[in-house]
Amino acid sequence: ITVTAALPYANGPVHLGHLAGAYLPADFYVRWRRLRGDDVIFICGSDEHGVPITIRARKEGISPQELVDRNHALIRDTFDRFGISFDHYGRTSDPLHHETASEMFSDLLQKGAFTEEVTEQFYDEEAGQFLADRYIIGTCPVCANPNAYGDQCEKCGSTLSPQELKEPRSALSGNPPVLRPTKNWYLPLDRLQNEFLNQYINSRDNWKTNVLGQCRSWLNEGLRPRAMTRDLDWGVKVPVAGEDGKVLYVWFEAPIGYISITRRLKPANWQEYWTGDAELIHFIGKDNIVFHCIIFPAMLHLYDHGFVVPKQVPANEFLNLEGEKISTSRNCAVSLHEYMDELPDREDE
Ligand code: B3M
Ligand code: ZN
Repeated sequence: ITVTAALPYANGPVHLGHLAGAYLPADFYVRWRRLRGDDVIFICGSDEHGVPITIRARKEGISPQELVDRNHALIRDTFDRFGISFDHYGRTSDPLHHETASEMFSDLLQKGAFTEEVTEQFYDEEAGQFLADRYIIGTCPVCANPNAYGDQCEKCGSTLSPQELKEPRSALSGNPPVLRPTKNWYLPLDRLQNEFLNQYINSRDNWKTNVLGQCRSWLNEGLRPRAMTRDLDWGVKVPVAGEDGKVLYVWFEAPIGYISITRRLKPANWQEYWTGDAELIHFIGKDNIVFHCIIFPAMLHLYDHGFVVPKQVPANEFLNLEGEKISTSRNCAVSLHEYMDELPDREDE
């Protein structure tokens, strides 16, 4: 039995909401299965790639690697102080993870599992790189906030696409970006919906209603192909010759972290925990449902190496603090290491 708890994103510390939503329930469950004598492994680790980490590192004037090294150590030690009983706490900057994720991507590519699409993306000519949505700043078409991001306006909350911004400029150089064509690989979720996902989700009759509700609403809207690669230089490199400056989409490779961390824990027989009659159980927060219930199962299905798909995905709603949504950026959160620091007597018991 493989039990996973969502890989914490290494751009900051973990807080009370994370603990209540994913880590404590998973820990209870694993301890119960151990007491029953089941052969269970409890897998977790830091999720260390993606655009927000590059943005945070830039702001602090350090490299992304320095940022994740610091946060990985902090998060790992915090879980340790709380007594969360992971069998292994790994990380996605581990070379073994890069190898595992590249292998899976290459295998899928070879099978023809992806479609290729050329799209126009904003490019910063001075910085010499494509710009993730978060790196494009401009005037919000809804509320006229001059500092809206290419994916969202934080003032009015509108979800945006970079092309909608008025007078867009690059967060790197401040110059107006130009559109340039770029090729990326897409997971054809539209096709997979008919081939596999409708049936997979509709047969999960013992999943929680909040989880099934979200899955059904995604399926009812109709899935669309989703890019599995990005023009970015921080992450797992796309394993295709001549495709420099592209990495695997963080939500493609992070769930593969569950596999690579199992390989670290059980180098000799890790496959036993992922194939045959293995049970795969993911504890997560509600914002991660689509990735664990739709995208990751679709990847495992296409991969077709006898891997099991998730059997149960207990996802929880968010914990509120004094009636408000917990938010690290708005400084409305209790981080776990600070909680522990202020209650030293609890730690000794
Ligand atoms: N890193 C959790 C989050 O920050 C995300 C989980 C990955 S699990 C493969 O939303
Ligand atoms: Zn706005």
